[in-house]
Amino acid sequence: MRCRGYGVGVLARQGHRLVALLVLLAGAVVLGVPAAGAHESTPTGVTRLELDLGSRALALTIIAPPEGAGRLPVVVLPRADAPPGEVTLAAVRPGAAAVDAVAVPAAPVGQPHEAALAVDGPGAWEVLVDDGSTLARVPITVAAPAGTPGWVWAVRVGALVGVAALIAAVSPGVRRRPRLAIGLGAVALVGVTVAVTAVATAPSTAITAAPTAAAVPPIGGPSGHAGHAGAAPAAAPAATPAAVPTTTGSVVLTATTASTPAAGTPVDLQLDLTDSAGGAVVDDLAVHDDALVHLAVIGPDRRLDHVHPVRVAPGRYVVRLTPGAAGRYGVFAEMERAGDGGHQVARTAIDVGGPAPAAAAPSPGPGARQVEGMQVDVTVSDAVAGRPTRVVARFAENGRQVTDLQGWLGMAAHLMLLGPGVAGAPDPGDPASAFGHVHDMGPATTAGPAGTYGPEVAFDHTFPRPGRHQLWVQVQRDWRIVTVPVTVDVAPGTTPSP
Ligand SMILES: [Cu+2]
Repeated sequence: MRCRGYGVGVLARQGHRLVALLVLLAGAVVLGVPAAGAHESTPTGVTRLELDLGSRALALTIIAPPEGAGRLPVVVLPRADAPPGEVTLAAVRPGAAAVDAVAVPAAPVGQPHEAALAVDGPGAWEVLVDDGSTLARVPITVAAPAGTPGWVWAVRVGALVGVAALIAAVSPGVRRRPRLAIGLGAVALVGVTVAVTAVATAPSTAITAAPTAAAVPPIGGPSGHAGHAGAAPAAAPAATPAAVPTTTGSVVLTATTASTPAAGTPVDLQLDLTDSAGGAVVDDLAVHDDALVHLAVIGPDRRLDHVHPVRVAPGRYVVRLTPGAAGRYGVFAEMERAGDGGHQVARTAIDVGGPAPAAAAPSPGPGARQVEGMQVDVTVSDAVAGRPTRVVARFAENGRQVTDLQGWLGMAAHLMLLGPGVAGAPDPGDPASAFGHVHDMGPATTAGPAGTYGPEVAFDHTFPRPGRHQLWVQVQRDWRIVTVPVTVDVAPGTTPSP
């Protein structure tokens, strides 16, 4: 008895230490696992996109709730001219009218405003943005929360079994039965070991916080391509978008205006997208490079408008333009379809009335020129058809290098190109004039504010044909797009072998 009593006493003292240790371990395990809602959903669903809504240029950041329902913050950042006033926002199911609309200021330039919208479930939604005359419907997908991963269950069950066994082991009735106490202690140890092992071997990406508005970089900087199609939920959403066939047909672009466009007068250009295979409305566009549709409108005066029309209905987009000259305009839409559709460029043309325009003066060739208060020095190396050519633009202001270019659409700079038409010169209304778009994907500069670029932007391009080409280099500074037109004469090269 004495010996047994001594044994029980030792066991009891050791048991208290064991209990304390296990309680600490279990506590650490339970506290160390974040709340289920914070990490069980992949933190996707951040959509950034540019909207040219009426006379406004807005950069939107939409953050879908990772839980599949709840708060849906939308950050509106005014760019370009930012006339005073406000826009109203709402989140609705596709095609529905606005309810609980929230007004946010749409000025001044560069000042973001957040509207806290809400969604009540996963699936297809539209963020409505209304400037009083045009109602944009931005399609987004709110992903359903993913199921609980196995390792989380292992943590929960292990910790639960461990704590329960511990409590049982130290209860007065069990303490009088050493073998049972030891057995329960062993069970507790196994439970906690399972929980600790599960945490240690969990995928590192699983334990992350959901995105917040503050953590999302501004739209001008590198952003990746979070599109509404890319954020499609793994699990079946509660509501699916309207069934639109995804085909391998190309997109047919039709441009119309309510009245004949006139030089110098703002006009709303309506764009309808249909599929060449079956004529169906094309409404499966994914956000790419921060827009659903990148539209280049090039006039007979060789002015380029690079704008981002707003979606007003399935397959229908609208953008306001103020043509500068009469004549035929080339309209080029770049888009990316979800599924197998891939990246596509569709083109059409519009005629603008007015006095007959003077012959377009060619823009300067490579060399230095003044653009919006900056000196821009353009060099074009080895412009020979069929060979890689490098186009570099270097920016300076008052003799100092410019290192605060903001980037735009997720990259440092853009180069748009128009090749020669049948008459020899670039002609936006001539289908023989090829259109191209090249990106500068270079890293941010270390010489300027965080996330900015400069003083140099560079592009690699291979001109397929010789002849006169019109180039436009585009960068963003002070929330405005700076466009640098350049004329380049491409020399004939050797014909590439088939
Ligand atoms: Cu664009």
